[in-house]
Amino acid sequence: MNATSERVTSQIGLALAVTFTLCFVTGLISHFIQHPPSWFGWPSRPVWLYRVTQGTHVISGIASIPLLLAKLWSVYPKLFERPVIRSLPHALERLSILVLSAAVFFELTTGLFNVAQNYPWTFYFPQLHYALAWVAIGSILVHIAVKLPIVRRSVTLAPEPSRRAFLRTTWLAAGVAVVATAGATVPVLRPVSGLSWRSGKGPQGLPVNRTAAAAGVLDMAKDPDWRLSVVTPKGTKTYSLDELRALPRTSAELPIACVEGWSQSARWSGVSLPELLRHAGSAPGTPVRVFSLEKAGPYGISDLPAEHTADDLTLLALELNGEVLDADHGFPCRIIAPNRPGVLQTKWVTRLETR
Ligand SMILES: Nc1nc2c(c(=O)[nH]1)N[C@H]1C(S)=C(S)[C@@H](COP(=O)(O)O)O[C@H]1N2
Ligand SMILES: [Mo]
Repeated sequence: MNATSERVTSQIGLALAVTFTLCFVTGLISHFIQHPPSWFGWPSRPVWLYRVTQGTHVISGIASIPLLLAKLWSVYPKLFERPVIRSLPHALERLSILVLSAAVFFELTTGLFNVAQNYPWTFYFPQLHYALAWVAIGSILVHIAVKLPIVRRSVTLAPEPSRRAFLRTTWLAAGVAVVATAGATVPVLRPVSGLSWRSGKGPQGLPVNRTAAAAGVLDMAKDPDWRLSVVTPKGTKTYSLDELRALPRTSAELPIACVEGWSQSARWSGVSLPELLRHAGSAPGTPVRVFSLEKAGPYGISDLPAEHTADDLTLLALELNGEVLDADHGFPCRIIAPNRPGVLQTKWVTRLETR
């Protein structure tokens, strides 16, 4: 490889190192919030933090796609170098690049399909996406270590004009990919954002991933005999919808930040968890397990950690944007808590249990 093409490959490689690192770290955060190890804690404030970290995850992942394609393009003549294997280190290096390419390709395509809310596979996406992230980052670190001498010597060279044009096209493609996605979370970018088909749509101006009909809860949710049970060591208290409506109200502007990358703020109003826990004979700051009317599927149960049940902005919401919750947004009541992934904002709540 000649020196200026090395420089192009190095520059794109450095950009990829930045986008991959951002994507990996923000992905870990999202995984740990949803499957917290004992040492992990996530604050309930600022309310917008997860919206930013998960937006960054999706945007940096999407920016990586054109960068990766450009990098492969800039090195593909090496595929035809002969002999195929020169030495043991050379063979190991090629093997590590194969693992790296496969893992990164898997991460970016599964991530992209997930953002598009399309699951053409049967395995449980988040588990594999998480496991392969470690393979990808590990092989990236090996690759960087191996290539560091080349990166060092090539970043000091100026590229020739044709390669400069190639680099410019690469940055432009990455920029377009970012803008096309960012509208899902940055409102001013919505009109120019082809991929942000979710935001701003849906009942009461907020997108819906799973409708009440799809979750099979419509009849139970509309049943006048619906009750909320709050289970504490002191016993079980049940509330009708009218009894919940009679409790002191808290209103707050809070975002739903879906793991798929879209996010949107809305005005929520309902009973704060601290208020409800006190009323039911427990105390704010007690961890709570939330049960939905939706029994099948992975989103029927979620856990509110102590930080969140101590926060007055963690709501059992009854209203959205000044109206009674739409069935698709979780009528009769749903959890809406600050700084949490959308998947944990459980809809159609029927039971709360202190833990
Ligand atoms: N019971 C239940 N709650 C749920 C879901 C679900 O499928 N079932 N989807 C979750 C996901 S992935 C998101 S992003 C939010 C979306 O809330 P919305 O439909 O009101 O916008 O609800 C969450 N709560
Ligand atoms: Mo979501």
